[in-house]
Amino acid sequence: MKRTIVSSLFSLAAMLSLPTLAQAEVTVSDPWVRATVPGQQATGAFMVLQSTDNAQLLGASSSLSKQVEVHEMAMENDVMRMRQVEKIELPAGKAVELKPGGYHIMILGLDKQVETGSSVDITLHIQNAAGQKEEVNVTAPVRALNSKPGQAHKGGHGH
Ligand SMILES: [Cu+2]
Repeated sequence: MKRTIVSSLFSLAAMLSLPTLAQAEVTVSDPWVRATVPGQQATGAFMVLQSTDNAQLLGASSSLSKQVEVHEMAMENDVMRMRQVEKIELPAGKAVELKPGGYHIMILGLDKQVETGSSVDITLHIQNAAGQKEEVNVTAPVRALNSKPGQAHKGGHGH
């Protein structure tokens, strides 16, 4: 019994001293959200993520909707499809781009139009290599549908 208490005190001490060392610092650049047309219920958020240490993006949340998922777009039997992924790896020092046609954050269940000129708050849920969770807050400006070339994020999401 005594040993258990001592060892948990030790691990508590270790936990308290670790965060400054193990904290992965995640930098977010060029975040944006694709504007929607009236009635459209889903849109994508895009950005470039770079972490100082190995980390993972586990998910995201937004005040815009309770349904926010991490998606990947990839060719499957010659058809471009998107699917939900559990996480996106953020290798130390490597820029990971969330972009149309690739990884993106999907905001579903929209009940109002997301208009150009507004902005969307997004909280990224990050886990570092030590298993610690961190939140990174992002304010993403809304850009027009056709502001970026490439794969359009058209409806037909199947939800
Ligand atoms: Cu998607």
